[in-house]
Amino acid sequence: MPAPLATALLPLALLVPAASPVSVLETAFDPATAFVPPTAISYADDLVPYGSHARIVIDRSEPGRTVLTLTVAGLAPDHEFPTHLHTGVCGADPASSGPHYQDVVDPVQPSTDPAYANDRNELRLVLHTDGRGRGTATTAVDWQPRPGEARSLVLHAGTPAGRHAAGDRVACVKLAR
Ligand SMILES: [Cu+2]
Repeated sequence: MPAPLATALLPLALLVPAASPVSVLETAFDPATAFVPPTAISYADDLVPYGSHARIVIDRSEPGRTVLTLTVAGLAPDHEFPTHLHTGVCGADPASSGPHYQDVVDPVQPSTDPAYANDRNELRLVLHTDGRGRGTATTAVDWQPRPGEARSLVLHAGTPAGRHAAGDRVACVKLAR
């Protein structure tokens, strides 16, 4: 005789943690002017075409460590996008994503001191796309962002920059926390 449904499901429910240490975000890039404020904004349709895709996996399952993986499809082919965790919220103004998130915050802002502005104290990736505009990049840091302080992942123009400056912000993905 089959067990009642509620009893059968209970052991499964107990296996699911209350807050998963792994977050997965799947999104498509839209213009900042979209009617519904987009999760992912493109400021440069030539490098990050509207409708192109990003998937961001943030794994905090190991205490004191964060592994971030960015996977894209439909971006400019054969391109290098420097990508960073920023503190601000994505907005119509590319500057709204604010400065880079730092584990130990540089008391002098904007931060240029290499003791703070480095790829151990900030979360940085270099995303290379292939000839079809696909790419994936992953990086790990020995810390976890303070809740609510790392609000965006920003793609910079990189190389070849074309009509942009290499440091220009060409896209911004809003992060959940
Ligand atoms: Cu940046």
